[in-house]
Amino acid sequence: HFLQNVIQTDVFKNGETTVNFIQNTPSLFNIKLSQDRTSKVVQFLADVSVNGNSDVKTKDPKKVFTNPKVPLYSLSDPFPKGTKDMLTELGPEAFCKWLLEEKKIHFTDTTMRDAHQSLLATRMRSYDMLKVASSFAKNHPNTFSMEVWGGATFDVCMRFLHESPWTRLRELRKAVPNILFQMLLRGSNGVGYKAYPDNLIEKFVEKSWENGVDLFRIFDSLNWVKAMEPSIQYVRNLTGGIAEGAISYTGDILDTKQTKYNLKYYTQLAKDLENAGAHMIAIKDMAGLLKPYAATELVTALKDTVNVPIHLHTHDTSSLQTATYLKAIEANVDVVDVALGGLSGLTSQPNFNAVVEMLKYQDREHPFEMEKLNQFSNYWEDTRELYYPFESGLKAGTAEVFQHEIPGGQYSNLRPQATALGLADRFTEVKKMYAAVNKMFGNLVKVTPSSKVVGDMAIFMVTNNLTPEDVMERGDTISFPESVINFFKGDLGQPVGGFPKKLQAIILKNKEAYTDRPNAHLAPVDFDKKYKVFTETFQKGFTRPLEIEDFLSYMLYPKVFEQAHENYKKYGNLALVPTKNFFFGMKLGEETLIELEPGKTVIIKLLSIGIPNDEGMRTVFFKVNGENRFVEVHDTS
Ligand code: 3PY
Ligand code: ZN
Repeated sequence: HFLQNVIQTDVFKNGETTVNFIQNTPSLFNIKLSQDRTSKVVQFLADVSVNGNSDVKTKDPKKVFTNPKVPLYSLSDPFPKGTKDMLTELGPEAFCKWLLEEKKIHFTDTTMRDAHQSLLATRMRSYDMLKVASSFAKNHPNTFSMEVWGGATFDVCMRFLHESPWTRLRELRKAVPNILFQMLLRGSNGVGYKAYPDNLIEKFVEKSWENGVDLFRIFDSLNWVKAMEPSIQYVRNLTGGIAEGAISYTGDILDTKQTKYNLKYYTQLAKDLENAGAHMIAIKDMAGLLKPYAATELVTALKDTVNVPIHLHTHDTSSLQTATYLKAIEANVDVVDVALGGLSGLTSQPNFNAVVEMLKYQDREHPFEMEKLNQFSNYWEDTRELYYPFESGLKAGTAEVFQHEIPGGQYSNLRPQATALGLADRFTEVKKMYAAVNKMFGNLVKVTPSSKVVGDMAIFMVTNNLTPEDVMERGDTISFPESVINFFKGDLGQPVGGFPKKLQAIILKNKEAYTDRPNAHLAPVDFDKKYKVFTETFQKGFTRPLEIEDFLSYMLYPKVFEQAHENYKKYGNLALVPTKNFFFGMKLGEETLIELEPGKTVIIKLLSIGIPNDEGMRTVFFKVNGENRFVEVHDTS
């Protein structure tokens, strides 16, 4: 815009520019679009300073934040070669062959996806990721992959953070061109809580790859290979990326009384996934149930069964899982998932920094520059403070997880969910009921979305003071939660060993169940027709052109997209607002810097907030790039 303004001046056209041209021509800075953007962001800051952010339920006015320090890196040095470059050079098959031949252990850093999903209710903003991403890429290019997308982040990004998940992915990709990007895909459930039409998942996979995802970890919430197979094929056929099939681990293979999910079951599942085309196999231990000696057995057996690399994922809810990694590494697992110290442990992944230290001077050591790696941990530790309203409250590891089997990502959500329903004092009961519901439902694999069904039923039963016996005896008079009914209908697919028939009849009443893939009941999306209607509906008054990716967001989460879209029209791109101001607004006299685009920064200072007039309106005064501005805000308190 600035250059356009320059070109349009008579001085420039006549070739009469002098050294004082810019100083003498203030109109060059009349940039309409950015004025609009500035007004919108100022309006947001005024609104949030007066009324708060509705997502922040508890606020500590005394809280002081430190400034997280980004570890130093050279802006001008090129990005060192990493796994992304290798995948481009080799293609997925040869890349996996290389990985199998590696002696040293490799690491996936989950900090930007599962770690904050499991500790901070998925609220980490792109702002804090982008600040540090290039530094990480230049300092630690030997990282195997960074999990940055998918799972719950897609929904939360739009719903609570008012960001586009696609923009997040693209910006991160620009910041990290050298390391593999990994996403978590819920097979036929995409990044949602139900099955979607196959051609929607197909397009989603294709666009995810085009926007930056390299490694797709594909799982199904019931370990149903039929539900993972199409996604594996889409990755193989439409992308140059890696299809990783996941076996979701439940129970305890060392317990000989547990016959359902035993070693044979898991090795067969891995073989089926390899046959379905998986380039790699993940052991997805979503609740952190894989104990150290079980890891020895499982990894050894999988290594003997399949010819592809094994990638281990766990959650440290019990605080035991670093020992599991040690045993798995001894058994020749290829890659383990870890999170940078400041966002590790408890319901998150084991501590990256500590696991690297654990292997120092050992056969499978993978050297990292520890001082730098610790600086990244400190960056996240300081950044985490900004997210204090979203902490789960869990203070220590808990061996209870081996009884209730609640996944790490769900655990940090279940307590606030229970609290919101007035069950804060009965959380112990909720956890016990979760285990009881699992038993009633026939011992399920519990991971999104099947874990949500079990959680919904547990909360429903505690709220209504129901026991499993009550459900069996007088279930015909009970209206069960919708998610539970849909589950028993077959909407999430078929569980291992089938549904318990008696309970299924009680829950479904006269509704019919089906046994084929839920997607078979869904009409394919007519992309041409629907995309046209979509752009006609949403483009008007929207400053950036809508894209097919926006359409995909809409198809996956229509209501959430509509809300985020309205928000964007009102406030512009809120991903640019510093996290402190996004969640807590501004204090009187505070100054903040917002970079609207590279090199274009606005400096905004909050001067005063007036008292409400008769209509409840307050006038909020700012200094914006040195000029006085005011906006009106309706005080909703
Ligand atoms: C998700 O599906 O979001 C998960 O993290 C499951 O473990
Ligand atoms: Zn996980």
